[in-house]
Amino acid sequence: MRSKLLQMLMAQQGKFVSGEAISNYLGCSRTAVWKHIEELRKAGYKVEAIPRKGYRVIHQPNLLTKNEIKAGLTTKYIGKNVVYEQSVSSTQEIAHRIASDGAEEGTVIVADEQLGGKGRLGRPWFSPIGSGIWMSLILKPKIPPQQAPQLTLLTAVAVIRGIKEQTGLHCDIKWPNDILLNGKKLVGILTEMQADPDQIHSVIIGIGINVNQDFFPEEIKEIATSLKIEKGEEINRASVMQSIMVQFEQLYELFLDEGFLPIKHMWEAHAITIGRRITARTITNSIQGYAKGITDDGVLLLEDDLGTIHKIYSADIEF
Ligand code: BT5
Repeated sequence: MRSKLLQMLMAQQGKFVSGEAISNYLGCSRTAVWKHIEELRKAGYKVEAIPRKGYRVIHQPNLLTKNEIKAGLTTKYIGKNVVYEQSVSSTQEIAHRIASDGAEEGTVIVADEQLGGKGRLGRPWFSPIGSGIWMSLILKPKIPPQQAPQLTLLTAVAVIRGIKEQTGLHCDIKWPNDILLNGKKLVGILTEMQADPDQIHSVIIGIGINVNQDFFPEEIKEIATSLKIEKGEEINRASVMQSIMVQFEQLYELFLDEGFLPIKHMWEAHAITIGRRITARTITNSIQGYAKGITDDGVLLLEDDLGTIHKIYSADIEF
């Protein structure tokens, strides 16, 4: 509904369109129209409303369409094929579908809005329209399935480098999949796989980056941040995405040629988890202790108070 409204307003190219015309077109009440307009404003659109004239868009947030993403992109295969959708449930779902249909390596699915964006363990990922980078990347690496989590760490390094290049901001990594800026979550990474026990068909890497949000919903407002909040200015999403894809391709090729070790060192340079007292909550239990480091496979080593070292493959970390 909102994207239909947006298309209608944009087609007017700055001319007013009456509330009545909109409600007829969308088949909803004037109150519903007003609510959708408010949503657009929250997403960064400046919509002027004048009694008896109607609504018009006087400023639109920067866009992340296929053309913008591909224009000037210097990668060989990452992002050469871009699938752009304005509004989807989750880019991960589309990526899984087209990966099984034979999509080529490096295909990127990106959406302006996700209505059912997901994190790990089915948790929600808040992905409002027009303000973030919500993307999934399809890879087909010839590596054993147990090495796939290393790609999460590789992605974190690529994202941090891309963000630094475009904004000058220095981010931190919280093992395994969070990128923090000034202690708040800026980026979430979700790595999923289509594989047999001994062979990967596809790895789908979901990356969610808060770029131009000014505020967050109640549930996450204390823990989340955006590039705009931290930098104090609006950031061009397509440029950030391009830098990340360039960085990703370089690191991915290094990984395929030389393995995880060089990536591990880069990852460690940004990691704030290591050397700290942490609590690791897994699905089954919760362990406290010191984070000693990660193994060459990217597994977190946690030493508890009795000196026992635990290998943590997947968990939520609290400091
Ligand atoms: C993640 O999960 O951090 C992985 C998020 C991956 C999102 C991308 S977007 C493109 C692709 N398509 C998808 O559907 N997903 C991927 P996890 O570690 O489980 O963190 C989820 C938790 O982060 C939630 O329970 C909230 O507490 C918090 N959260 C939700 N939305 C957020 C946001 N926009 N910014 C910061 N924190 C958020």
